[in-house]
Amino acid sequence: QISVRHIAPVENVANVKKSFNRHLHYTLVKDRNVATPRDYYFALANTVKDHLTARWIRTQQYYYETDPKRVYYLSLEFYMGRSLNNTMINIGIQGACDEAMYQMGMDLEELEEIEEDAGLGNGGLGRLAACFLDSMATLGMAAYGYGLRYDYGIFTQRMVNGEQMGLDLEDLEDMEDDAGLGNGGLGRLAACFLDSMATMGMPAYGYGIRYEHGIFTQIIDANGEQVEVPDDWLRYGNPWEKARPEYMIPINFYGRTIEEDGKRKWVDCQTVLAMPYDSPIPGYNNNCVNTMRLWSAKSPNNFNLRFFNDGDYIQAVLDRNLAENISRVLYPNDNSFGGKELRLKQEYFLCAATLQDVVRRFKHSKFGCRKVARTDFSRMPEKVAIQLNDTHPAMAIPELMRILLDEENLDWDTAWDITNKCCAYTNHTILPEALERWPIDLLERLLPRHLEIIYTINHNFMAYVAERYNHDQEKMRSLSIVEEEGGKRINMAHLAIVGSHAVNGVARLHSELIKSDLFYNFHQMWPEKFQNKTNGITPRRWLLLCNPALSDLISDKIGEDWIVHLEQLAQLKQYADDPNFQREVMKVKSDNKQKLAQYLEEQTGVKVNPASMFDIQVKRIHEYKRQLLNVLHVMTLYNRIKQNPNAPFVPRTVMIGGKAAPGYYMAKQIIKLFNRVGSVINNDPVVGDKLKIIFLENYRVTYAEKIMPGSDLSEQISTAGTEASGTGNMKFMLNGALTVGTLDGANVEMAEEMGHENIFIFGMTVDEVKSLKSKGYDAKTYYEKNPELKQVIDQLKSGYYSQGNPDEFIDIYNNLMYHDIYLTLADYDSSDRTIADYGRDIWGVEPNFEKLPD
Ligand code: DL6
Repeated sequence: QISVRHIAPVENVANVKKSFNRHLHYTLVKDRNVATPRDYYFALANTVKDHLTARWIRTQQYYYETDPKRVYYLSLEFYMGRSLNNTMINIGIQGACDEAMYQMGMDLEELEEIEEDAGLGNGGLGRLAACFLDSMATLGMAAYGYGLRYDYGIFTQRMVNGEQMGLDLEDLEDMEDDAGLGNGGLGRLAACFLDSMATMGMPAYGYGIRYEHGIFTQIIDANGEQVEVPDDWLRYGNPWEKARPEYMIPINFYGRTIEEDGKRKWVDCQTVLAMPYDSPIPGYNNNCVNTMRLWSAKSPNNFNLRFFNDGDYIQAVLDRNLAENISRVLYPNDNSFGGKELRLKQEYFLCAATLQDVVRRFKHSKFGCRKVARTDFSRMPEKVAIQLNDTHPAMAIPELMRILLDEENLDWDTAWDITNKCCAYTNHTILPEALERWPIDLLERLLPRHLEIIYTINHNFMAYVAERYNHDQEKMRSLSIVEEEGGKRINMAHLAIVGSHAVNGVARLHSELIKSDLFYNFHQMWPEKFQNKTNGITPRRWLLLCNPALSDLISDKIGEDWIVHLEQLAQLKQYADDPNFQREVMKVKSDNKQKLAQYLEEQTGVKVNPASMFDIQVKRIHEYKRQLLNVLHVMTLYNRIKQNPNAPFVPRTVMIGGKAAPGYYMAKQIIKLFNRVGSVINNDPVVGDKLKIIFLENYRVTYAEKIMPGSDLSEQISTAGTEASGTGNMKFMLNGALTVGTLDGANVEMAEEMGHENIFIFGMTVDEVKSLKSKGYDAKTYYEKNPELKQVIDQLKSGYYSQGNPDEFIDIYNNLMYHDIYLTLADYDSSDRTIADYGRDIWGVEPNFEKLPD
C-alpha cells in the first residue's frame, strides 16, 4: 500500500527499470531465470541507493566547504529497522519504483518484506536515536550518528515449547503435512509393505480410500515461553552500507601508564582496529543526506604476537576472533545495567574511534584544505557538539581529555573547558538498576589512563564542592564521581554531568524528577545545566510510511506541509465535526484493522474479528511497564464474561508484544502467563468472539509499522514516575488510537496537548505513588477490598491458568502480593479511585465500603 497522491513521471519509471536490470545483471550476476525474490530486493535497493549517492556526496562536499558546526550523536544503539521504503519516500521515488516493479511483474510491498530490520537497539532509546537521525537530516543539520556495527542485533524472539532451531532442513521437512490416513500399527504396517514391495521390485499396488480428513491433529499447547534466536542480520549482506577500510583506526586497551618527560603516557597496550561502515541518512525532500558511521572491530595483523613467536600460527589466527568479538553482539538489556567487561570495551571502542574521527575532521575541515588546517582547539566548541545518548558513551569525556592532553599537548584547564563545552548528556531513565556504575578494578585493568583522568576530574570537582559547601562531607559523598559504598565504582551519570555543559531529561515530568530526586544535589549546584527535551518521533516513518491511507486523507485536507511541520496537524480541528471526514477517517481505520487482522491470522493462526476493539500494549517487557496490570485486566474481563455470558460486551482483541531481556526471569514469566491466559480464553466456547488474546511475537520496528495504523487503544500504563518518556505512546496517537494511560512520561504532555477529554487517564500520580510508598504499600488491602481483584489473584495462585499447577506462577503471585515496588494492585481499581475522588471533591459523597446485609 503506497500513497496515491503522486503520479510517477514515465521517464523516472523507465530509469528505475533500467537501473534495476543493470544491478540484477552486473551487481548480483543473475538473470531473470535464476533470480530469487531476494535478488530482486537487492537489485531494487541498489537502484534506490544510486539515487542517493550523488546527493550524499554533494551534502558532504557542502559541509566540507561551508564548515558548519557538526552535531555528533553518540549512541550504543541505533534501532533503524528497514531502509528501503523510507529512502524511497524521503527522496521522492516511491511512486516510480512501485510502477516500475509493477510493470516488471513484481510487487513492491513483497520486495520490501525481504529486507532484514537493522535491529541494533533494544527499545525506546535506540529507536529515538534512529528518529533523531531522520529529523536532523530533514532539518538540514550537519549531523552524524556514531555507533557500533554489531554482527548480531537484538535477538529474534520465538515462542516455543522446548528447543528452537534456526531454519534448517529438518524445519522444512516438518512443514510437509503427514499423509495420516491410518490410526496406528495396522495402517503403518500397510505403508511399510508398500515401501518393501517397491524396494523388492514387485509389481504391487496398494488400494485404499483417499480420506478427505486423515487422523486428527493433536495440538500440544506450546509452553508460551520466550526463546532467543541470534539475529544474523548481515547474512545476505547489507546493501545500504559502505565499508571504509581505508579509514580504519587503532583503539587501545589494557597496558599501563608511565611518566616520561613530565608527561603521562599509556604504554604496552593491546590494539584493536575500528573499521567504519557508513550508511546514508536521507532528509525528507531536501536533498540532504547525512551519515551514520558504525564501527566494526577488526583484529590487527600482529594480534597475539606471542603465539606467532611461539610458532603457533594457527592459534594466533584463531584468536583474532577474540579482538573482533567487541562488535559481535548487542547487549539485549533495556533499562538495566549488566556490568560486563565486554560491554565496557564496546562503550570505549565507540568513544575512542568516534573521537579520533571528530578531532581529525575538526583539524582538517577548512575550505577543502587537505593539510592540517586548524590547530586552535579553543575553537572546537564552535564547531563540534557531542551528544551522549545516556551514559553508555560517557567514556567520551575522559577520552576527549586524553586526546587533548596527551596527543594534542593542551594544558588541563584548556582541555577541560573544551570538553565541557562540546559535550552534553541525555538521561533516559531514573531506574536505579539501569544506572551505570563501573567497578574501579575493571577500569584500572582495561583503561588505566582513563581512570587516572577520571580521578583528576573528580579531585578538581571535589575541591570545587568542598569550597562551595564548606567541606560538607555528606554533599561531597553524594556528588562524587567515585563511589565508595559496596566496592569502589565510577558513577557514569555523575561523570557525564560534571563533564557536560547541558543535561536533559526526555519528558517534562522526567526532567523534573531528575532535578528533584535523581540529581537533586547537582541541580541545586548547577540549575542552569538542567533542561528538558521531550522526546519525539519522526512523522515520516510513523505516519507517512506506515499509514499511507491516513496520510493521503490528511494531505487532501491540509496539504503536505505537516510532513515536515507536524504542528500543522492542528488544522484538522476544523474538520473534527465534519461527518464526511469522520466517515473517511473511520474507513481508513477499519481498512487498516482488516489488514492487520489478516496479517495476525497468517502469523499466529488466531482468527481475529476486525470489528473488535484492538487493545494493544507493545514495548519491552518490564515490571515497571506493568504488562501484568494488563493481564489482570484481561483475566477480569474473562471472569465477567463467564459470570454473565449474555451481558452486552464490546468485543476486544487484547494484544501484548515485546521482548524480555534473556536473563530477566520475571519478564519471561509475564510473557508465559499472558500466553497461558490466552490459551484458556481463546479456546473457551463461552467467550467466542468477545475476547481474544494474542501475543505479538518478535515485536520490532517493522512489526510496529504494521501495528500502529490498525490500533484502537494504546496501553501506556507504567507506574507514575518510572517511564522516562515513552515514544510508542506517540506512534499510536499519531495513527489515531486512543490512549489509556497513567500520568507518566510524555503521557502527561500528550494529555495536555489533546485535552483530558480525549485520553483515558487513570491511576496514581507521582505524588500519590510517593506518599503511598512512604506510608507503606500493602497489596493485601487492595486484594481484600476488591472482589474482582481477589478472584483473579486467587486464580493466579490456584493454577487456574496453569492446568492446576499452583507452582507455575507462584513467583508472580508472591511478587504482586509482597514485593511489588511498582504498586500494581493499587492501580487495578483506579476507576473506583476516580469515582471516590469525584465523590469527595465534587459531589460531597464519601464512598462506603460496608457490605450490605445479604
Ligand atoms: O528516551 C527514549 C526512551 C524513553 O522513551 C523510555 O521511557 C525510556 O525507558 C528509555 N530508556 C532507556 C534507558 N536505557 N538505559 N540506560 O532505554 O528511553
